Amino acid sequence: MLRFLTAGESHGRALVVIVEGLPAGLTIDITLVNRELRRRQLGYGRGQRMAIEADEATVLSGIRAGQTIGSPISLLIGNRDWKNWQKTMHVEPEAPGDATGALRPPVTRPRPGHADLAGGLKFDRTDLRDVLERASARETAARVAAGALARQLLGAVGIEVVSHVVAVGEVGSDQACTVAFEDARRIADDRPLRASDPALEQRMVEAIDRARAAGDTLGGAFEVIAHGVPPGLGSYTQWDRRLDGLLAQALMSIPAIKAVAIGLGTAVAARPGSQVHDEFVLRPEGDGRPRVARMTNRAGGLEGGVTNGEDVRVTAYMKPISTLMQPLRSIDLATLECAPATVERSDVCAVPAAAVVGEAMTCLVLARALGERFAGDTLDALEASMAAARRRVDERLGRAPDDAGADES
Ligand code: EPS
Repeated sequence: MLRFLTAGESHGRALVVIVEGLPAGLTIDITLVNRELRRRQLGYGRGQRMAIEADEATVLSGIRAGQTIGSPISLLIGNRDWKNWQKTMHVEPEAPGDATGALRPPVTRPRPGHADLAGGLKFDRTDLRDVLERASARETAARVAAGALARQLLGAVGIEVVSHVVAVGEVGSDQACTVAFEDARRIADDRPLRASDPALEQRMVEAIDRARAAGDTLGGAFEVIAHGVPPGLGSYTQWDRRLDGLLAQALMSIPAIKAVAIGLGTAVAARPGSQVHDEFVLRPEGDGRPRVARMTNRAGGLEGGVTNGEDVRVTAYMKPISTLMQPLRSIDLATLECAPATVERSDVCAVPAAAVVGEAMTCLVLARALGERFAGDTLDALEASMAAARRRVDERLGRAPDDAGADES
């Protein structure tokens, strides 16, 4: 079973992640991990931290001669900014050259919307830095590194995961499932916001400029699309096996994500059934044989919590970042006096970065589900099991068995 754990504070020495359960014999290209880390740092509206960091993963274990060997993989991503924070983030009881701790003033004014207050009460920390350092979205760099490993497993079996920004603040499309996988796939990583429509993107950029000028922040929405997903991942047989629920949990766990939708999402509530469900048709294949197919994919590739062979489409909705340069009202917990919330360096908008994290989480959930359905300790075993399942699906949905075999070369 694929699983992973991350550790690390935002301004500590490094982030680390341990990934367990990838099959042995998978070729890993570490430059692809670093490419994903780079993608997470992009996007119009990021703050100065991204100019300081150039995130790169160092492999500590689990990969040998370019391949997984079945052992846990551990990766380390250093924080370049750590050198500027050693007086605050030292591990030893005393900071070097600051025995009294005068250079380490506590954070006592919680930011509305951040984990500051809730986390400070939970762990009974009076210096809220103990909370915000780990609650920071910096942690998502470790998830992206883990997701980049899962992505390489998916890639080896023909599954591709992409994303695009659907909305920033009030600017954007309110129609889910309108951007084709191929169109989302073509959006270049260096676009300012990775929206599918450049005119819309320009309006998003202007909205971010307005928010920045006002000392405010903006949220938005992004959609993740997974293509080439075989039918049968997840299960309707128990609540905790439904893949829609697992994807929702994974996406919702990204900092600042407040809602997750599958396929048409909330729009299904207002439409009649005839405008929601995806009818079956018989569509001729290249060889002229009819095959069971769908005209639409409003369900986002999931029915009964099980993948149905269509693209998996998940949209996540992000609240505005909770550090405002024009701070909201707060209370200083040290004095119980009214005071503006703490102002930490932060981003104005991080929706494109969150979309990259959303891709990573989707890759991890799909890779885990793949391992459950097509269990195998090695990539060869996984591929053989997937090929057998694909032949059976092809038989069931109308292609002649001998034609189906041609697919595998
Ligand atoms: C982030 C690193 C953080 C923030 C941001 C995301 O770095 P710093 O706090 O040093 O500026 O830029 O974190 C948040 C928005 C947040 O709410 O914590 C990153 O690596 O993505």
